[in-house]
Amino acid sequence: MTSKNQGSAPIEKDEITPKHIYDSRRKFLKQMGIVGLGAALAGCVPEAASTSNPTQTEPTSVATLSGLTDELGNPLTDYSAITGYCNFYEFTTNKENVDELAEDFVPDPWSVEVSGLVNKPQTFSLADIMEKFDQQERIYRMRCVEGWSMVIPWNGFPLRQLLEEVEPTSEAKYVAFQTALLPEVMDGVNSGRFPFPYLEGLRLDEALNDLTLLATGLYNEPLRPQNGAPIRLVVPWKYGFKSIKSIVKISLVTDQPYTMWNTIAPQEYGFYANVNPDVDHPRWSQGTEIRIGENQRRDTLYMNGYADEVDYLYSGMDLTVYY
Ligand SMILES: Nc1nc2c(c(=O)[nH]1)N[C@H]1C(S)=C(S)[C@@H](COP(=O)(O)O)O[C@H]1N2
Ligand SMILES: [Mo]
Repeated sequence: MTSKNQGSAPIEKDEITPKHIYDSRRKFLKQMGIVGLGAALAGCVPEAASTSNPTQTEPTSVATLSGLTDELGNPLTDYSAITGYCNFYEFTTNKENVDELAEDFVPDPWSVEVSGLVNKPQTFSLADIMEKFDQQERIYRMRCVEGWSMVIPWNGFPLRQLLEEVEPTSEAKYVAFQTALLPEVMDGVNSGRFPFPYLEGLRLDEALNDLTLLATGLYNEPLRPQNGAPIRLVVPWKYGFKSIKSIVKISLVTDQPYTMWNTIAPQEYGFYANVNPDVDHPRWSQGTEIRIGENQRRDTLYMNGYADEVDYLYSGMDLTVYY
């Protein structure tokens, strides 16, 4: 099924017309119910609204969110940092130029195959997804295993809603996810350093938790390539690597799925990967973190501050064993 995405030739830069960008942005804003607002604001910020280079621009809808905080009072991380400091190893291991290297990745058309132990396997186009699932706004703290963190206003919908559409059978115990593998545009996959495609997984009950999102945007803008366009997972109580980008396949399975990081370095990256200041990475402490935009370390919160919502998932488990 990945043939649809894998088979599409990389689109040359000059084929990416401003119209293409404009249409997808407009469709997204319409779905978010803020077309009118975007249009009104565009009048106030003509420079930002009219440029055709999306990666260099702060979109107008970003300004409307500045000043918001998460439920603990933490301010949002700047849009420029969220889109300019990224981990997406299929492009590069350098966080600071993923945005440039991912520019030619145009995730359109796109579809996500949902299959395995389900009564109603389905392949959803991105248009199906945008039409079927109401996009919500969720402000989440995100914590990378490397020790930095951000506060991100995501747009998306609970993964649970998509899983309900396909009806997992009683044998389904885990959910496996796969990222697109597009060597023509993803330079990093040709290095042979990592066994792509990037794979991730969740236990089914984790996948059904209301916090677990499929995100299609952030700051009321469609996801940029570097953030995992057009659709990615967001699991805010787990280290960032669980939040797999640019998903093409979701599969319901019986056994704990292989994940890329757990396969490469199982001592360092467990399957669970819950944010836990009491369980150190073998090479560094996980007790503190740097919030991007701040200049002082802060304490890392157990379950990234979401314990009330997720603790029931791990009752009776020794989290030093299931790290
Ligand atoms: N396919 C894929 N997904 C991925 C990664 C990756 O390299 N490839 N990096 C992960 C890591 S380590 C982190 S911290 C987050 C970063 O997401 P962001 O760049 O949007 O902040 O994406 C995760 N998802
Ligand atoms: Mo990460």
